[in-house]
Parts: sequence; structure tokens; C-alpha cells
Amino acid sequence: MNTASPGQRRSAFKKLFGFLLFYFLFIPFSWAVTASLSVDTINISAGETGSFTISGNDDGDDEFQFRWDIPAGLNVSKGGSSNLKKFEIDWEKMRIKVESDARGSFSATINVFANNDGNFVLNNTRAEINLNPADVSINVGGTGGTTAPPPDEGTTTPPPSGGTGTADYTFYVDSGQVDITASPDSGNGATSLPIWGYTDINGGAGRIPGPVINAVEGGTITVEVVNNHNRDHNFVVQGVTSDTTAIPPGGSRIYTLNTPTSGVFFYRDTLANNVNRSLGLLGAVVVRPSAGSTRAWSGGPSFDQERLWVINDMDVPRWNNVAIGGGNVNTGTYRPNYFLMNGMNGFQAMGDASTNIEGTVGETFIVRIVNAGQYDQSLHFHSNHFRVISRNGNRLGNFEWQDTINVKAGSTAMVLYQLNQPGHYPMHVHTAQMETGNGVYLNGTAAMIIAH
Ligand SMILES: [Cu+2]
Repeated sequence: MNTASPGQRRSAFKKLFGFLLFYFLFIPFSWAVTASLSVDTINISAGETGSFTISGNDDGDDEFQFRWDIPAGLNVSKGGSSNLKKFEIDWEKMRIKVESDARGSFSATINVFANNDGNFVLNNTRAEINLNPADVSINVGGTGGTTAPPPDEGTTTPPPSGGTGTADYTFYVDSGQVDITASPDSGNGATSLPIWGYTDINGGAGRIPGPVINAVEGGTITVEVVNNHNRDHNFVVQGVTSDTTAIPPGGSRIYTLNTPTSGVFFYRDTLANNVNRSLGLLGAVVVRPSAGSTRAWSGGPSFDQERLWVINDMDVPRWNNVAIGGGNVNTGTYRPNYFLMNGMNGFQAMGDASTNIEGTVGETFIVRIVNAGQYDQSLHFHSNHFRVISRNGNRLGNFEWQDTINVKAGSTAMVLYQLNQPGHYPMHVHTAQMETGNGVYLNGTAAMIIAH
């Protein structure tokens, strides 16, 4: 039996209506969760670091995820953060992932860095609460961030000499440095390594690898090497030239390369019982059937894009530091602690468009590999198998299908790799230590395979 009077029922209804009105009009606002980015456009110079911050409020009761894709060529690393359940850079999938921890306000700062000029866009691919703006554009321009190499200690370097300037290529030998970047995950590993190297800039710092020599099958090329360094050096192309005469400091010498066959060849300084080569005097000669050809050799297999991977290893404490300090390297002990890909540590190489295999599904890449180091390297490609078509300049009759290739120290190989499925995949080496730079994981030999 209902004992409530009509007035009481009306009053109860009014209360309920009032509550519902309050509920719908006001309660939802206390649940409104939002996030925002500090900037949507960052302007920096090559080699300079910029950053952006995501901050917001979750409802204090739920966690919310945000995700951005990392474009090739851009390096990102974690900055400061608060009240997050997850904050990680996933280099396998090329993503930044942020997840709030249901504590109300949260924030995450992401540092960005690029070695090369360009426009990079970090596309937001997941935001579980309203995020404004969602994407970040990074404009990298100018020439900031370059540093002069340190001088050799305790020695006198001759003034730059120009040589005769009559050869197809002129190389200069000098000291230089390789800048190793920090792991974006741990923040560890950033340093500068002292090296010796070839460069094509008169008076410039030596670099790893030396400039690429591009030649045509059946042709002749001349290379003049000018020694702007304070020790003897030479220049020998394995299997192509045999002149090992030392070029004294301040001297120069012209080499003639007859290039009979298409392939990839290894050049280096053969003096000082591997010390000169190990410190960075190394590089590659690429011979094609004709300029711009997209065949491995005349009548050989064709490709859509080409990549050159010059890899090397260095025992910096026992070899580089001793030689550059003017001491004698004990060549009986070699324990490399840096493994470079095209002169870069892994995290740099994985963001380098000219190193990564990146293209559209169906495209075939020729990858010319030079192992200029003293350790054999076992390179493993994910996503698809490849064909080995040449070793040490020798064309193979039967192309073997492999997913791993062992490239012995001082040898070369050419492989054909086809992108067969979209996604981001790693190319890594099968010796764990060689995946590191002085123990920092993924700062060793590595590259990305990216198929669109
Ligand atoms: Cu693997």
C-alpha cells in the first residue's frame, strides 16, 4: 500500500529530477579528462635537441594511453615525467608510448634530435582522451651542432696540403672524431671517440667511413691521397690495387684503380699492423655496370634501391686512445668495445634514412656490405629472406636464400633483399656484444627495415 500523499510523490520526483539535472549537468564535468601538448611545431638545427611535453589529467580512476609514430631520421629520448604507468620508446615498432597512472595530473617530456635537415612529423596514433594538438612537427634546418675535432695530443700536424688536384678523387688523411649518441632508453652511452680517417675535404677532419668511391665496370679511376696527418699512411683497395708505399706526413700519392668487375670493394690503410685501419682509415669502392645502373652487374639481377653498409669495430681504450696519445699499441690484444654501422652507433643508424632499408612493399634493395673491422659479423635480417649474389667481388652462380649472412673481417658481400610485408623490422647482428657500444645495448651494429 502506498502511503505517500500526491504531494510527497511530487516532492520525491522533484528531488529525483533535481538530482538527475545535477548529475547530467555537473557530474560529467568532473569526469572530463583532457591532455595537451606544449607545442605542435619545433624548430631546431641539425645536431641540436628540442623537446615537447604532454600533460593532462586522467580521472584519478583510470589509466589512459597515448602513442606516436617515430619517423625515420628522427631520434627521440625520454625526458622527465610524472605520474605515469608507462613511458617507453619502442625502437622495434618505432613508437613512443605513454600511459597515465590514474593519479590525476600527469606529464611526460620527449626530447627530439636529428643529424640531418628535414621536416619530421610525429603522428599521434592513439589518444584515449582528448589530446590537443595531437601531432608534433619538427623542422630541422641550419648547420648547428657540429663540433670541431680535437687535435692530436703531443704531436704536430703539418699544415693542410692540397696535393696536385689532378685525380678523379682527392682524399686527405687526418684525425677526427665519431660522436656516439646516448641510448634513448637508458640515457647512457653518449661520448666522442677519437679516430683517424680519410675525408674529401682539404683541411677537414677524418671520418668513418671514408668517402665512397663510385666507379664503372671496365673503367679506370684515379685517387690522390694527401697525408695531412703526423704519421705515415697509405691507401690500398683490396683485390684492386697493390701499392703499399707509405705516404709521409705532408706527402701525397696518386693511385690508379682499374675496375674490372661490378661489386663492392674494401679500401684501407694497410700500415702499422692494422692500427691505421682499426682507427678508421677505411671505406668502400662501389663498381656498377654503368653510372646509375640498377643492375648488380651487366646482365645481372636488377634492384630498385641500393644501400651501402660499411661496418667496423674499434678497441678504443687499448688502440685508439693509445695511438692518438702517441704510444705504441700492443696489437696482440684486441678487444673491441665499439661496433659502428656507416660510422654511426646503432641508435643513430636506425634513424638514418640512407642506412635503413626503407621503401614500399615489393621493392628490391641491393645491400653492399663491407666488414672493415677485425671481427667477423653475422648480420640477421627480419621480415624476409635475402639472396647472396656476390662475395669479395666474386659473382655467385647460385644465389643462396638466407636470413643471416656471416661477413668475415676484411671481406665484402652483396645481397638482394625484397620488402614483402608492411611494418618495422630490425636488422641486427648475432653476437650480443656487437649490438652494443661500450656495453650500451643497441648502440652497436644495427639498422631498420621499414616497409610501407
Ligand atoms: Cu632477430
